[in-house]
Amino acid sequence: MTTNQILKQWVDEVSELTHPDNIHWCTGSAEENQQLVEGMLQTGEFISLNPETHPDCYLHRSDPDDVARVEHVTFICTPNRDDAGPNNHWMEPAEAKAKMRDLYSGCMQGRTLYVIPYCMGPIDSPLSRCGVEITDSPYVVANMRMMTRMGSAALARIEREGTFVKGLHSIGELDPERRFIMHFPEDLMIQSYGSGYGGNALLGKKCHALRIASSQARTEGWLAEHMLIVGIENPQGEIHYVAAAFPSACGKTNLAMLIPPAEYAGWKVWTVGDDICWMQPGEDGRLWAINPEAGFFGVAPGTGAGTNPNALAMLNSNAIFTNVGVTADNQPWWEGKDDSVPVTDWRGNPYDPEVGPAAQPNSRFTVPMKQCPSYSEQAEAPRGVPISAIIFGGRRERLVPLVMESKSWQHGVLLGASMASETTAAATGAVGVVRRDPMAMKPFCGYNFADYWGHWLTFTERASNLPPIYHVNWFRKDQDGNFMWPGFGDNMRVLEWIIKRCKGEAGINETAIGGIPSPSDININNLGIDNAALEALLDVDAGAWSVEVAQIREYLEQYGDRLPAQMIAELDKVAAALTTSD
Ligand code: GTP
Ligand code: SPV
Ligand code: MN
Repeated sequence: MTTNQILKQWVDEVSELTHPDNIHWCTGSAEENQQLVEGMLQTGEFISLNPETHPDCYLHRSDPDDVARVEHVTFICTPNRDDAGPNNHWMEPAEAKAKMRDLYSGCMQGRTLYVIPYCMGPIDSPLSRCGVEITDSPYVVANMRMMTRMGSAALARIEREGTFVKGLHSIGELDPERRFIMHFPEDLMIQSYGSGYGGNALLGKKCHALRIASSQARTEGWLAEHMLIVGIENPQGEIHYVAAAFPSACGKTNLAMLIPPAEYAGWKVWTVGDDICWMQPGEDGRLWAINPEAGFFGVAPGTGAGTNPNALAMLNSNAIFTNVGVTADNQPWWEGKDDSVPVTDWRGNPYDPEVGPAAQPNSRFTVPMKQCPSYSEQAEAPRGVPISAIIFGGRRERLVPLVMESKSWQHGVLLGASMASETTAAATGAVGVVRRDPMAMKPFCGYNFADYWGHWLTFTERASNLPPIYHVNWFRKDQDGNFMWPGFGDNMRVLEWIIKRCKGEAGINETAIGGIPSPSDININNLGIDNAALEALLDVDAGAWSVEVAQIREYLEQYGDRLPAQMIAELDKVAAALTTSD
């Protein structure tokens, strides 16, 4: 078990409350995993897939009412309501704990309680942080084994350091009315009940590595962000690492492992992470970043040979598929994968296109990072990788140009805070509605956004060599509703311009909203779009932007006195510049 008395006592308390039949301390070994898999095959929680085409791959079907994150029942429980901010749902900590206690009471009868020690980040990195998740779901154990450094090594670090985040999870009855995801940043504690899905249940991911970690990062002087980390190697062998924040299901996994177009012979892309990035200033004044995760929990639909061949290549063995369809020869299938025909949909019913898609729109794959053909060895580097540029981006049909560069760090923080994006299937609720999603952290910031932007602004004093900040939009549409920018691998063309800017090798046009490349600065050889389309993608409509700026102001003003004055000062500068450019 463990020499850590706090951990031992907590497991005892939880066991007294929840009444499991058994307690299992996870080691992370292959034998342990095999036993779990066999158990799940017996209960039907796992369904075998074709062992010839997909060895060691399993399908899991969630309860149909439990297929996405649930933001309306996700709470930040700080003693003071304002510390959670208008960006979060809040509940008084004692009330939240009492509510959860009732739900947990006796909930593990007939089940096994699994204790999962895990480390977020390379096991020997000073930037990493540990946690322990208690769960009654073997599916969660199997996922955590891929997504984190889970088991004995993590427990050894916890015993050495003495500190860890406590996460308690039970699938309960999977009743949407009895489902809550509670965070207690001051106790470094998470309590989740009633869902077995992704971000609701794999507590190392969004609950720990973003909500709790963002709050810790504020106190300790670092950043915990919803960002991919990718290294771009040019033909001279120089690698520039870029961190990019896009909202859920808006292209992080795809950008993190893109394959450059044929034009880019000699360029290589190295994947460090696809969802979460922890950054802190290094001695050289640059920001250094680690990916706290060890696996991908990626969106399946749209993953195909034409969009993300690296992802397809890593999914042929040792992967878990959640809520996808199945072909007649028992291969996993989702919309956009290939031309084969599904016979069974994600609910296990005969596939009928009249009823809906074969794969649930938020269906996902879980796979170890190391299986990605573009996996970067630097993902294990204890000190992380130095960040050359930060990119924000959203899903905007109109208005927002393909790429822009901030005028300063402060203006970059405003660009991040002003982000908006169309909602996706990653969370329950309407899809395609534009909402403010600052830094892609709306669902994930564990404290008041006003304080969070203030924290970002302090980095001018913490680090002498901060990366430039950009904003991108791959999702502009034309009058007929077609995407104007081909996207995916061709996003390399925009990354090339950004990297050239970092090296002082590319030009820029300063506009009221930020620096924009000239059409001639973006390589569109063999891209299949013409100059007029590129011009439209780079156009700044001052009138429409004045309306947007007024909406951003209204949004920021919700944060009242807590909003750093610098944010409004930056916005005033943009507003004034728009008036003179009219
Ligand atoms: P989370 O895991 O939810 O945080 O999402 P993510 O940001 O990693 O999103 P992902 O890369 O999985 O992309 C989600 C969807 O966006 C998929 O259906 C992709 O096919 C689509 N997508 C990604 N990149 C592009 C792009 O450059 N252009 C277009 N049009 N679609 C894209
Ligand atoms: C997201 O929704 O941003 C995800 C999937 O990456 S989940 O783990 O469910 O949060
Ligand atoms: Mn995500």
